[in-house]
Amino acid sequence: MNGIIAEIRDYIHQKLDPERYRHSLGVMDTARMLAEQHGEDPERAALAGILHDCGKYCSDEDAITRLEAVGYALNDVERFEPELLHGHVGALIAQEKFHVTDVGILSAVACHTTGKTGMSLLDKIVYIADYIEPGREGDWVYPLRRAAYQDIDHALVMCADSTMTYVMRKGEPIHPDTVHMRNEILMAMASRKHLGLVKK
Ligand code: DGI
Ligand code: FE
Ligand code: FE
Repeated sequence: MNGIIAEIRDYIHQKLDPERYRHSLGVMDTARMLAEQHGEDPERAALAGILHDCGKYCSDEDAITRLEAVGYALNDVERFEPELLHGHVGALIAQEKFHVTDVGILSAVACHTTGKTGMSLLDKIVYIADYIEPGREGDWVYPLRRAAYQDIDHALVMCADSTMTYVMRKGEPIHPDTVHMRNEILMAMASRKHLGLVKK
């Protein structure tokens, strides 16, 4: 596993700007720590973390061409804002360039920007690590970091809230996967409370 991480590190060092490179290492370390906390495989989390933004350098045209070539059907919001596709492009690069075959890792890379319904623990870890890695600064990040280690679903909803607020302030359309993910997790949390599985 260390060999492939070193190879990916060299690649993203060369392809991404210095801040994005540093961010990717931060997400790798944070995903590893969250995995240790929540009982996921730390090395899978680290690999997904370092890969998560590897598709970021792709132009909009290139991203659309590559995804359409493998049969990915873009929705309206993705056509409006092709930046939303960099996770899916990253999953393609992970497969094609680094021969990653672990579908759980590919899923976590693919859905790290918008989330999706039915997220696995690894998907959630990478989505949240992207938000709380050490380079994210400001008072807003402290409650998120606390929640990430205590109640991962609560942290997921907080991240989705933050993204949706940001996108709404910019006056842009919200990706439907984020809305569906937030609804699903909120309702699952509510029914766990109702069943008395967690403290009220
Ligand atoms: O790649 P990062 O910057 O580390 O973070 P990211 O993968 O979460 O991407 C964030 C970018 O995606 C940010 O510029 C906001 C944008 N974004 C996320 N969700 C939505 C969105 N943009 C629109 N229009 N709609 C969304 O639902
Ligand atoms: Fe990203
Ligand atoms: Fe990121």
